[in-house]
Amino acid sequence: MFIDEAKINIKGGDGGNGCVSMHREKYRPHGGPDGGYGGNGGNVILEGKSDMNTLSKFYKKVHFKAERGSHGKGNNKNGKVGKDIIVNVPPGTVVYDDSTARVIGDITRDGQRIIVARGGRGGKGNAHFATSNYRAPSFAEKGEEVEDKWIRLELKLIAHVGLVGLPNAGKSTFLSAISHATPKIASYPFTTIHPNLGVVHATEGIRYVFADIPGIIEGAHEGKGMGHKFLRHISRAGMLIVIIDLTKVNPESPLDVYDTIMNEIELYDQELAKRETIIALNKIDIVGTEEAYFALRDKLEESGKKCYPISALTSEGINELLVAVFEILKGIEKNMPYEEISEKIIIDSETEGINTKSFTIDKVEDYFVVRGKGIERMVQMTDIENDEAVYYLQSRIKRMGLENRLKEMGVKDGDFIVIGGFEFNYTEEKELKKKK
Ligand SMILES: Nc1nc2c(ncn2[C@@H]2O[C@H](COP(=O)(O)OP(=O)(O)OP(=O)(O)O)[C@@H](O)[C@H]2O)c(=O)[nH]1
Ligand SMILES: [Mg+2]
Repeated sequence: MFIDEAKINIKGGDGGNGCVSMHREKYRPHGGPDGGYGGNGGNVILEGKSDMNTLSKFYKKVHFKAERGSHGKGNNKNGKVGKDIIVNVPPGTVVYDDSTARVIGDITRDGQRIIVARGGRGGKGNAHFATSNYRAPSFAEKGEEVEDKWIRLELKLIAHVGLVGLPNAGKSTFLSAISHATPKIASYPFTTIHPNLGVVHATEGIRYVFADIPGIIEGAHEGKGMGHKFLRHISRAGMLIVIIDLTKVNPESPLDVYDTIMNEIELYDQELAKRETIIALNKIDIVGTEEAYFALRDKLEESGKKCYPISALTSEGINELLVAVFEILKGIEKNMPYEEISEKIIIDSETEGINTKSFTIDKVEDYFVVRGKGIERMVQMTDIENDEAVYYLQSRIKRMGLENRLKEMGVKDGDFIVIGGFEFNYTEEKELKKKK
């Protein structure tokens, strides 16, 4: 399993404003209010895309904003809904709310979608506020403004193929020969200190992920060398390629290197040792490796194992090896051990429904600070310049029980009340009057 991370900033589109309009017709000078609703803002949606294997595109593009809803119009015309923005991510991406570190969701499949930021609600037009006693309201709601937020994406990619071998065998050279990966390569053991991933194109539309891990040595299970903790990264791979450096093979006892590797894998995880395995005998370009090659090939074939002579340096033999690998992968792909990643989708309560009823009040010196998604949204969507709209807001807030709660807390004439960035002051008439 490999972890690749990115942080992105997302914002749903703001809602469009509701419209204030009075119907006008030649012979009906007092036609009723006919201002339409503003359109809802678009959502930001993450969608799994199976041909993506990294989050690297997010290093360049960080901000994703959906379209805003358009404003309502007269004649009961509602504003257009803002377009959603679809952000593609590779399957295996876990999504976290960056401020709370909570998991928002987990994209595991191609085409799976999660709404990560909802668009704002469109404001109601004045036609909505008309009643039999109140025929001509001259205010409308403003569109809901939504805030941006940061989410963290974490890719837990699962390799199809794990490359294992002793240090210096040529694992990283092999990975760089078959993919665009650029792992560090050097002629000393333990060059690779953390796993590298490479994506290999098999046929049109089919890609496989290969994982190159640090070399393992005899005694790795006791912590020798880099230990065998890196085997964890390939423990969910569908198959293994064991890479053997022919210059390290003794023709007198050719199986030693192979046995050492398989023994360490088995000591780590017996199941992993049973995984489909292909053996690559590397560095055939080096003069004098023939003897070791034939000796080892004969021994492996005696026990029914197939091996491939290759040179990771010159690419000789690599195509034949890959054909065999793809053949195996075709057979096991359906059974890839993906199941550990759950299909759970946890939408964060902020983006999902909003509890419009509840709010809290904190007394800070002379200020009563009221917090609550619903009540703050109500204030934000009010056209504060319009007295009628403010009056309507007051009556709604009163119905929510704000005034009683304030009284219990000892509110006095002249105290300030802050809701969603707006300041009101409390007056004797037991009404919230707009201050500015
Ligand atoms: N001549 C020759 N040299 C090779 C071949 N493959 C790898 N090498 C060399 O062997 C050395 C080790 O290669 P790496 O790819 O770093 O080996 P590794 O298995 O990743 O090693 P660790 O990361 O330390 O486990 C480098 O100097 C490579 O250039 C090959 O096919 N032929
Ligand atoms: Mg390496």
